[in-house]
Amino acid sequence: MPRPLYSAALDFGATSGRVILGCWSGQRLTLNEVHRFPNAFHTLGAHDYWDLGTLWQEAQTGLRKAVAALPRGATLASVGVDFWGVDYALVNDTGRLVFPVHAYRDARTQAGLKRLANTRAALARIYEATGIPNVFYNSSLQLAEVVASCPAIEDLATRCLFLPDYINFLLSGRMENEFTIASTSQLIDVHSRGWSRAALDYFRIPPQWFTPPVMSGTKLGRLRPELAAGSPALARTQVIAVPGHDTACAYDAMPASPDGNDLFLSSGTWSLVGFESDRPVLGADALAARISNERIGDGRYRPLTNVIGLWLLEGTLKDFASRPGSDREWAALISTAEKLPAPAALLDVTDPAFANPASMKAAIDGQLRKRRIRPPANLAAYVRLICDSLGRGHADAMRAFERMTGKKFTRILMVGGGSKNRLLCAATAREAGIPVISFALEGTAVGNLARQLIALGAVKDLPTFRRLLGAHLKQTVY
Ligand code: LFR
Repeated sequence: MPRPLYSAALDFGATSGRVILGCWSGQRLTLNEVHRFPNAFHTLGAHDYWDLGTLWQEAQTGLRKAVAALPRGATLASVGVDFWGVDYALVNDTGRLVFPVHAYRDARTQAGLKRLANTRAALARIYEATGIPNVFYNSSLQLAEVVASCPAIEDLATRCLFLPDYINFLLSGRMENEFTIASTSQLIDVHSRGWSRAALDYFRIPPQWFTPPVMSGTKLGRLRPELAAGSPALARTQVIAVPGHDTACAYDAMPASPDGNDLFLSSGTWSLVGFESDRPVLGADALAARISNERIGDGRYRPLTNVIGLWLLEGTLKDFASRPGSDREWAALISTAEKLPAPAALLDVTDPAFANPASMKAAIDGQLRKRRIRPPANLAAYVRLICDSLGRGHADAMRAFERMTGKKFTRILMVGGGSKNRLLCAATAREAGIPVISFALEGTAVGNLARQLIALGAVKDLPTFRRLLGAHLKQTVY
């Protein structure tokens, strides 16, 4: 039996993050969550910002805890970073931040969003060039807004690093743009692996801010000496550019059947419903269905639709003092919601009013009142309404893919926080009319670790990893 190999996944989500120590035995991956932390953006004046200093502190704390959890004498072979999509840091040649890091829910992109939406020809041209629809959070719109409102930025910034790229730089000293995270920006050419000149020109974004993207699995070098200081376990740790986009990692972790008939659902703050493909899904229908042709670490495609997800539930809970505080209270709430009669009408989950409302409950009530439907009576009834409505949203996305590709999906594979939510899994299966297989798995961290193991030569390739992973996974079928 080979010696166990240890790697750490730094997995940053928009509402929480975690550091997971993975141990690979040669056949089997075991996970040890050594650190978990909350995350949120902060509103200052009219804008929303991430607290990057705190995230970096949490990353370092997590690394220290990972080292503390290693068996005596063992070393950490590698570390990989994944993040939510689209957000970035503007830096100068030395890596110094030259602009505050905005959060993607900041309303600053609204004017650009409307302008592009109202220019049909440009809208179609940008979609055909990048495969990414016009969505409020796109890095393209965010960067266009900075360049237009703060022209001096063109002199100050020399590089645009997406957030995983920036943390990779802090860890390794090397500045690179990783391909999967770059593909969420709406600035990558959908037919190649490079930047789209058409998109950079349209949004007036300086092309010199980017370098040709590196593919997932690229070794960026050793952990900076000052981070490894004093710890022999970190002296030879490699920083590996895993898929920097959390959704790309989550999709990598899907124990998919090789027949290609599985639909993937990574369920967290967002619900990412999609599949893997050798070709992008383009054209007017795909644009109308808001299909995002994001990329896999090996260059292929992940056509997916972004459904609002558990953000709806997370927001609604904030409006109830009676929200659950423990796993036991959560289970009780879900049980109560399960026993309620099915809601008479479901929410339209595509409503832009849900993007970043001051009160989610008020936004839900507002939509229902407009449709002359009485809002739910209590928290359990909101939970039921939200889960059933998301189930419908997932099924709608599936049907749009089937219509456009002629595919027929036979199973839905579900990972992420929402895969532990029985109500959501059951509603998705009911609405889609095919089985949901829930893996109750930290998909993003597992995909992150998988790409490290492949880069280290410990696992041959992704199909091999998926096969070995699937053999040991606990699954629940709905
Ligand atoms: C999920 C995710 C989605 C992306 C959204 C915004 O965490 O990465 O894939 O569309 O966050 O970045």
